[in-house]
Amino acid sequence: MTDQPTLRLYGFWRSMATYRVRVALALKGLEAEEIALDLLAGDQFDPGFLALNPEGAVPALVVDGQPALTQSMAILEYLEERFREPPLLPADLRARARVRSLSALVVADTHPLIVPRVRAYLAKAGLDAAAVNAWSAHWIGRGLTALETRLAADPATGAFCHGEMVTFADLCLASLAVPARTLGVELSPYPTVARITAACEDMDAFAKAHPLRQLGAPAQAH
Ligand SMILES: N[C@@H](CCC(=O)N[C@@H](CS)C(=O)NCC(=O)O)C(=O)O
Repeated sequence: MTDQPTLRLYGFWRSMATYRVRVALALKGLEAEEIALDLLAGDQFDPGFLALNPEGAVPALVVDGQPALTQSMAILEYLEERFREPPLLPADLRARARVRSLSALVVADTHPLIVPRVRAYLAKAGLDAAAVNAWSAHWIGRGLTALETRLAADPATGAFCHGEMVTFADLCLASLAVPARTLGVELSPYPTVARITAACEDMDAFAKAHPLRQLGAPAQAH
């Protein structure tokens, strides 16, 4: 039986980091109340939210009224250790390192380059909207290329990033497909990434957690 704590998730409909956490909560059968911030309107700089997360970024997860947990990967690790079923990390030590490495490729090396604060800084430095989008598309393309090369070449890849189980790496990979689509970066040149993204999006937990299904998302899928 799941010991369901009181969970409040501060997020933004389009946020890829919030999407990762929403999927993990859904897979583990946990209900969370989501508090929607509008990052484009600057809600992350509201003093009330900064008191919760001085970094001014979502997601932030408040568990049973305790100080907020922040950083999507730290939140995933917390959920994984507290709620073991279903596991989102493989049992084997090397396999866990592989899954965490694939995850970091997205979360640590790609995502930070395309967040609103970086895009806003580039705009302030004089880049027009097209140049800012080209910047984001470039880094997304680099991330997708590295993921594709690694996944396609490795026999450990299966229906999902690691064999037949959904792991942190799939949550991260699927989250990268969101800005890729928004910016018109095709997934077809990355067939393994496209195949795994489709397998994830076929699952209820991903479908319900998807940015385009959240409050504030545009009515038309894009
Ligand atoms: N590494 C962090 C990234 C957090 C982050 O930057 N989130 C974005 C939304 S996906 C955000 O809140 N950005 C606010 C901003 O850039 O001003 C994580 O994985 O949680």
